[in-house]
Amino acid sequence: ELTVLEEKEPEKKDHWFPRHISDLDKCTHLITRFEPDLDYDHPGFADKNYRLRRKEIADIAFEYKHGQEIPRVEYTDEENATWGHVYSKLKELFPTHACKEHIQVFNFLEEECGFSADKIPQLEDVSNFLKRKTGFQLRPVAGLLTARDFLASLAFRTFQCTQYVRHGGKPDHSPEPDCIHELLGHVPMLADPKFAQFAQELGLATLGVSDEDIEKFATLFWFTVEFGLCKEQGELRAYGAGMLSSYGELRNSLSDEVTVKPFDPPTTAVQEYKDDDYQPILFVVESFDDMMIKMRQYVASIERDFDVRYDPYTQSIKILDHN
Ligand code: TIH
Ligand code: FE2
Repeated sequence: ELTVLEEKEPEKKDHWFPRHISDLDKCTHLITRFEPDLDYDHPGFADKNYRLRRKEIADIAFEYKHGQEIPRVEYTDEENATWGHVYSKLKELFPTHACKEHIQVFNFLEEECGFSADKIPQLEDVSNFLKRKTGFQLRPVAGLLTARDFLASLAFRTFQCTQYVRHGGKPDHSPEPDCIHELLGHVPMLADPKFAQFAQELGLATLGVSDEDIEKFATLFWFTVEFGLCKEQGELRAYGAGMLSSYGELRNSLSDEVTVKPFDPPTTAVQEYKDDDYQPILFVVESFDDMMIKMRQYVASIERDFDVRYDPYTQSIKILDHN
């Protein structure tokens, strides 16, 4: 089926959004939250060396431009040890706690991409792995981005990925993303075709929408990509990256500490959440197909006076008139 739709330009009142993958160089607005320099609760607050190291690694992201290779970081023994600790503990939980998609890709990552408890994988290598699996790629980011910038990058099958490591003093749960979270939580899921499609469609849905709608999409992202539960043969499993990268959170998420509600975008989108401790409320999807159907219905209900398509040949967004 071929529908010819007319291309149009977004109107002035619409929020700017990236039209070509290289425009992601402009989607780098950070928010200051959980920073070791500013937050006295942060495990790295009193550790000057840790803060210096964070700056060093952040500079890679500040200088990065689309199309470049992601510079390699020579991780210290201490950083590799933090990774190894988390890796080994989580690996014990995955068979009983992670969804089957995660378990399968995790095996590929060990076989094809050099994942092991010994050392932190390099983002450039992982990005190339992802490109082969689903066309997703990584680009380095210095810290937490605004929801608008972060979600927009997903429209281009690009994942903005931190490269620094959490403080070794508190390895089993980090209040902010770090490369352990990205590599053990997000990467395996983004290498699954259905999940990759879901993430990209969520990204596309956010382009140019109002601040209120961005907030809702960010919340939906939180309760799916970050903290989603799914069902497998009637049992709960974790597919959210926030669980899959945190030993404490993963155990907690399948315990009776949590209230589990059915995923329902209109209500999930306005559920309040906390981002500094274990999640007290989680949402469960019946399957990834079920999640996709419900999300598409929700997206169709959000007002936007144009439609978007991603053109993978030119890596750009086509704007289509609604009528
Ligand atoms: N809490 C997660 C971890 O310890 O790996 C990291 C984050 C997930 C979502 C926000 S921060
Ligand atoms: Fe995340």
